[in-house]
Amino acid sequence: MTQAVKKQKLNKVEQAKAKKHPLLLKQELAHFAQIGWEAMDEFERDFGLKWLGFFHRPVTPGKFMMRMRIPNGILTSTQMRVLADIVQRYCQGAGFQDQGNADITTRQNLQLRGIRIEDIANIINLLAQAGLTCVQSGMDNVRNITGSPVAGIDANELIDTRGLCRILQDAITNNGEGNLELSDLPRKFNIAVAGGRDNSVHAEINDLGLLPAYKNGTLGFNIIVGGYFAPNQYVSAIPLDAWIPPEDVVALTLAMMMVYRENGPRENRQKCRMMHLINQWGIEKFRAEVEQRFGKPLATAAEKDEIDWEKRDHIGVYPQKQTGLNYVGLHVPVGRLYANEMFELARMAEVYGNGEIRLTVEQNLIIPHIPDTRLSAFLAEPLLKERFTIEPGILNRGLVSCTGNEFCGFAIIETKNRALAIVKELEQELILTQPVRIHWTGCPNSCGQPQVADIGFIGTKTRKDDRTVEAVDIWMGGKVGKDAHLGKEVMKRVACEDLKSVVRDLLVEHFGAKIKEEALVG
Ligand code: SRM
Ligand code: SF4
Repeated sequence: MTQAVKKQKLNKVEQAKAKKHPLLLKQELAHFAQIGWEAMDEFERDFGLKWLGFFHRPVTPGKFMMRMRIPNGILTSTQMRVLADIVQRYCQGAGFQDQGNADITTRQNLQLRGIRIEDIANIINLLAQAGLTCVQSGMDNVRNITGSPVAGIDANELIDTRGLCRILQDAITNNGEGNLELSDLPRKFNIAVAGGRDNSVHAEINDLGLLPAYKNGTLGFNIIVGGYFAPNQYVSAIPLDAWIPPEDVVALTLAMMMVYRENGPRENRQKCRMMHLINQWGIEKFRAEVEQRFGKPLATAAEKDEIDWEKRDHIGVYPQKQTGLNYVGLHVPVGRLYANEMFELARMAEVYGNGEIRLTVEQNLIIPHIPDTRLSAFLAEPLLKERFTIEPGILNRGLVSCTGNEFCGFAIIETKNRALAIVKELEQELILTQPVRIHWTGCPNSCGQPQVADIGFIGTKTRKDDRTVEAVDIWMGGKVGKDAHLGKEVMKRVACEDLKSVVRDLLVEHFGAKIKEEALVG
């Protein structure tokens, strides 16, 4: 234990971690399977297992959600099939349709639900055989490492992020086996590696963001640090004034994590993210400490180049940099996938592409490497017609939603179904010509990133007609990509039952929407 940690009055999670490192619970899985979830130690069941990637859901007692790690959001068809098989075999009866489901997350990742404690050890083996892992995906760990969704296929990219995301994950998780050294951070830690100028990964809301930049003609990364969302703390990352070449990415990241691990606050869990350490020290001291750990001088940041691009959502058909090949972005309504659809996606990726499937932070997916000659057959596939269209309605296209109270114990409101229902009605009533990114989040934790949306909703409650009803605080003006900045709260506690008309007015006033005549009559 370092001096900095010793001086602190450790919070309850820290005290529990100090008694037994939660990664060691892996050795007790057979025992847990034998005694059953109800007899388990509560901390180990509800918190400790998150180090292994399994989140007990009080909303579906006895059932666990499994959060994967998918570096750069890229999967093979074989891996997708293994995950589909897990959903089909192990995720039954989780309190939803008779088949299990998976969700694409806002970190280019997948979560599977409805897993029993008895099946965890077996599932971990199945994942390992497929080159997958879910280790260290929750609690005081680095979350899924996001990278450019069009890495290696976009003609205009600057740096291919695929290898970097993979080697970062392998270093941080000890090749998926679990890393005792790097899994005892004061709190969670988010890393995003941008590969193009459009910043498709929202780097500015990560604890560590790497932004491609030329320094003296060499391509590397400028570093931004300390971005995070927590209840009532919505903070953009700030420049570290440092530039590194790609080959230093792992060493610099590990150095920063060590500085945070050894000096970060561990008292009040609400004030333990890395930005609190930066605020306490000042950015110059933070930079100096990272530099010292890194072991060599850090170059100052490269000048920001002026040719930023607008953020893209990647939905639709796009030519790749490889002549004759295309990538196709499919719209997955609020990220929800079922097992049969996952099997179909794996088949389609193999039949038309090279087997690869990519996930985006907008909870959608991309199938790359489709030859011109196979494109029309691909686009005629029933799954694209019935579920994952490349031409979604203009509001649906930019719709993102966190889990909400269907499965999340923190949720104050239902999100995904409501988000889809309101957008469907608004698309029927309005003529819309410009895209609007609408993000829903069920509580102030802000997993659905409402602060980066054109219109964002944060779940809350309000009183109406002597009843307590579900409501939202409304945010507007978030901008991603070029000139990224967070939005601002514009309305408080709007009852969800009144929301459709409020949003309709916002769309008319701020986004050029027109009300259809038949809706005016109705
Ligand atoms: Fe999150 C906690 C879901 C992205 C901020 N988040 C949770 C938990 C684990 C709470 C729980 O145990 O029930 C949620 C699991 C619900 C469930 O059953 O699905 C949850 N977070 C999600 C996901 C699935 C939302 C989604 O539908 O896409 C996202 C999973 C990402 C992943 O693959 O790892 C997700 N969460 C985010 C993001 C967005 C991002 O990373 O860009 C944020 C804000 C950015 C940030 O962290 O700085 C976010 N989640 C939180 C927080 C607030 C953190 C804090 O410092 O206070 C919590 C609460 C906590 O950690 O104590 C939280
Ligand atoms: Fe759960 Fe709140 Fe995160 Fe939504 S924002 S997934 S409700 S913790």
